[in-house]
Amino acid sequence: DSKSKESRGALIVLEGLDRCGKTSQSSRLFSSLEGFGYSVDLWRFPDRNTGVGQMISSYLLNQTQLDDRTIHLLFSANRWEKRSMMESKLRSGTTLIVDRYSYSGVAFSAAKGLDIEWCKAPEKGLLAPDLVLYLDIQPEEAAERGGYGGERYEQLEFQKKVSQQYLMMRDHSWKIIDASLPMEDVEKQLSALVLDSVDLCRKGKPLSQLWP
Ligand code: NYM
Repeated sequence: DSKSKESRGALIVLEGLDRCGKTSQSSRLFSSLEGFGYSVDLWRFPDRNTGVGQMISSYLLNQTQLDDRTIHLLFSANRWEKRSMMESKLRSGTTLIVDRYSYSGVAFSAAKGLDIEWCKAPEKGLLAPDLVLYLDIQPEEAAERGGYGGERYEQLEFQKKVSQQYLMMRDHSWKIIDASLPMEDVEKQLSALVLDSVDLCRKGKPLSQLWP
């Protein structure tokens, strides 16, 4: 009917420090929504498959050096190059589970000492998430989890700064989940929150833009 044609998907973002469990939880959410019969896609930023994404990837692997502001703008450009696809997916009724988004962009760059307002500026006009799931973990605990992969930023002292920056960006769309709990408990909490959000979007909650 006409109502279901108009209903849109939800933009769900998972955020948190490296090794907080975001990636595992994103794929669990994706599978469970798919199992319930929802139209859903799993995305992640950076999207390393685009031209910009390849520059980001080689920077993260320490294969290239870039000025802090330059890499910041590349991360942002990597979201902008996906924006129209994102909007058309959402409007066609597909829910997107997105592993990292603008909050990572701001938190990691601000942790280097860049001005937070400067960091937020290029994100302005991207789609605002309907729900941000922040997987909260102590940096020390994250560091103990099977070790970091050796990419840039994966160091305890830096992650502590990132976590402070993240928590300054909390707003009404955020839910903070204790990511030190067993994986199944985290998953249950996330699922319930996501289903609520998907429902609200189906019922006509409008899409909005960053930053609210
Ligand atoms: N990262 C990620 C940023 O610094 N800015 C961004 O905008 C995004 C999306 O890239 N340490 C950082 C956070 C991670 C790293 O992410 C790569 P992943 O999820 O490990 O691929």
